[in-house]
Amino acid sequence: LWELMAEYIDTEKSTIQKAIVAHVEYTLARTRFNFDKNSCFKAAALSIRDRLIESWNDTQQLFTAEDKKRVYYMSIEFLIGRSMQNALINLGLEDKYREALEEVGYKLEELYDEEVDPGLGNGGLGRLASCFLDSLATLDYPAWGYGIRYDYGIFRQMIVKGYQVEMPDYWLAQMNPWEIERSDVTYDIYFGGRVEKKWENGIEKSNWIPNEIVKAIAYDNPIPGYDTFNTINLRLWKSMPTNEFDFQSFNQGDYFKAIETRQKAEYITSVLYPNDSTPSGKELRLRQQYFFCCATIQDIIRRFLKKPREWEELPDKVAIQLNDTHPAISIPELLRVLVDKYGLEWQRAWNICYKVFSYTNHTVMPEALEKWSVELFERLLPRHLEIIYLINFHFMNQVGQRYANDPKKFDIMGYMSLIEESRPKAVRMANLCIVSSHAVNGVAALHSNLLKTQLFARFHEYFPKKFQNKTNGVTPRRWIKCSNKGLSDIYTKYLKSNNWLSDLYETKNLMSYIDNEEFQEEFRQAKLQNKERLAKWVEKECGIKIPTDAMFDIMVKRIHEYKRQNLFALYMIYRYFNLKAMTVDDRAKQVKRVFMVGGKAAPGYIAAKKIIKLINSIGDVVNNDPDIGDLMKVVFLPNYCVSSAQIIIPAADLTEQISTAGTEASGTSNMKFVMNGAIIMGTMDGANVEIVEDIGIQNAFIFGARVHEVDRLRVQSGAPAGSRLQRIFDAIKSGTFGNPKELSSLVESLEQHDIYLVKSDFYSYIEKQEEADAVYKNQDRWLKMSITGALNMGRFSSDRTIHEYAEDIWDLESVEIPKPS
Ligand code: 26Q
Repeated sequence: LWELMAEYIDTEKSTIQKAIVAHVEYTLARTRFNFDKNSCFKAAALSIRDRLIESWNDTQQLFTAEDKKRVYYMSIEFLIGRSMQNALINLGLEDKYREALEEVGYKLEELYDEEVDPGLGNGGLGRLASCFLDSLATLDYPAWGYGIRYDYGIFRQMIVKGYQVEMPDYWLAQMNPWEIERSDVTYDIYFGGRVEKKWENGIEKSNWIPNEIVKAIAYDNPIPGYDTFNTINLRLWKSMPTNEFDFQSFNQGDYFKAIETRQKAEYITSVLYPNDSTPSGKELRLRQQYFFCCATIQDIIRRFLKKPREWEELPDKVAIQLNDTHPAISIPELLRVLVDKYGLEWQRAWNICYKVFSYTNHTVMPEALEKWSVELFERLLPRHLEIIYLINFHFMNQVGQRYANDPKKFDIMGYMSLIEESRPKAVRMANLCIVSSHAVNGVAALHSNLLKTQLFARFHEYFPKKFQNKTNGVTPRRWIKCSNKGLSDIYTKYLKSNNWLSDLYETKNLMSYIDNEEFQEEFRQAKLQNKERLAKWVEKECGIKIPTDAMFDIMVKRIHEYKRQNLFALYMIYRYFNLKAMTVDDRAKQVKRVFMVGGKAAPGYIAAKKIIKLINSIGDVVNNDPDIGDLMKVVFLPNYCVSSAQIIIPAADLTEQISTAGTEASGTSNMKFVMNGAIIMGTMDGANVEIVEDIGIQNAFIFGARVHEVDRLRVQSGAPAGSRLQRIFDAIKSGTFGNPKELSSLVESLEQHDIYLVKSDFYSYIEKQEEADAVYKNQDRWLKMSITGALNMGRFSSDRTIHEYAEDIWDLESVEIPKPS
């Protein structure tokens, strides 16, 4: 029987075709007469999933047999993006499938576009989690991801009359061909109620008596590695009602109340919170977090206990990485399980617990740190609050001893406490994570240093060895191979192998071709084709024709004041006014530019929404001005998401990475852009610093205040704008670009507070923009800068990042899955 299966799964074209047709007929229950493109996509996807299940099963069996340590990457977001092309590339089957489908009458590339783009994340943090899974699988690490299977992902953004309009993203409307429902893997999750105390053998025992139960059910998503048989698992939890609970309501005869309770349970995993900065403190969000943590910890413990073991072995078998503080409740949850359920003594449980956890921070902005009101915590998770107080009690004792003779002792304790003594009192989730983890890391060198010297300075003084840096990376499989065929073909041709996909440092060897005209020409052509592809997309999505011989100047990321899309907008206006003031002859000598901005604003973030409106208003004026024509276009790219990023990023000539120094923890689109041959227009912030370190600062346009200058400049941020900038402010306030009633507040906040230093960076910014024009006029020089950047990005593969986590934090060994013969 097993041999028959091997035949079913070989890589012959006819085997592929048979598998697809079988799925059309038996899984989708269709015939050749209603075999349309979408059902072809589904059948093909299901046939790929069959292969993934094979390798997934082998992988999991071997992980269990080898019994090596595993890492669990816990993230409340995974921005997965589409899976089909990625899976085919990682399995090495893209060409085979293309051929097989051609004969069935479908183009593979068209099927890719049939797939929904699961947007189970907001932005950088969620996408990082997905890049990490790709690298974990590729590097043969025993790893699992854990997250939430939201019914509604990040909203779909529409632009109506220049305004952002949010539409629900019900991505499951069509079947999801990749996931495997595990109706046998379910756990009960409790909420609310009270804690009962009783004494047993002289020890106080706690028993949580909850008053709500919901069920968690597992959905598994196979994640294949590149060029390996290793296939890891992303387990996402969905909430469901449990039957037990209904009895109570039924017994009281309240049928409708019972239904209501069930619906409340289902509601927990309904929707991803679309906020990626200021935490809102909403009860449902805390429910999501605990639901996800509780199910995950139960699952991990169950796996650990499959063999008889000592609890002290837990840190030798389990590493849990917390992607920001969102999964932090796992910490008191693990302690609760160890102490209340398995009867471990506190100190013993604690010694095990902190060795298991490590925590990644993604922001230095104090207002973005998660806090939960003590009152809410107590109502929803009374036992966890007690445990947090207990951790804090022991920690405060130690801090008190350490600073016993310090006159600032109580200030220091107040600052380090897990509890903020505010009104209302609040639990500080970052403090909980730092105290309870054996490692804390930032996501770029600059960011990690700021954590040590500013945000968490006291903690760094207290736990100097805990703090580390792990500079982010992105997967070259999705961000070069899937999205940039032209460039990938060049790499494979000149390197004479595909090895660069597993070792991105290899591309550096192509620097010897930098003056080779044939190589240069191929590189130029690849970029041009990517620009043509984007131009088509823009025409279809926005109805705007853009010239492909213009410089494509692109900024795509969540809309935030600290990221300074407004600075970019001010430059567009500046450039427009300059062009207007020129003679026709002078205009003809200017570099043509297409400015493109994409990104979602959190629905409640008014200033961010106004920035979107401002950019669209600028586009309305500029794009319709006959004096300007093709010299300048301004386009807002709607609904920026993983799949549109794969079209947008490879087409960029210039990429705007212009956050105020010290505000962007790392950034990851900067890496994707440079890998695809764009040149950075940017500040010395986040990972930009390390990128220019590797590619050479002369190969980027770097401007603006450095991080050590920012504090001083902020003091003077009420200063006047200077006449050229003031003229732009006045134009916005007088209604040249959109309704001043709506938009002048954007200008006023810059005039008055300007906490992100838009005014003080403006002039060095326009100077660099002029320099970019000058270089662009020398296409030869531009191309060499672009190539040099792309070829020197080895460090920014997430393979490098994951390798460092495995070595320095997780103490993880890889397990190679033998390929079936
Ligand atoms: C928290 C509480 C309640 C609701 C929402 C949230 C929430 C959700 C998402 C808070 C933050 C986020 C996302 C943050 C994020 O994406 N940060 C980015 O992480 C990237 C990966 O490390 C970095 O490259 C970026 O610099 C950083 O901004």
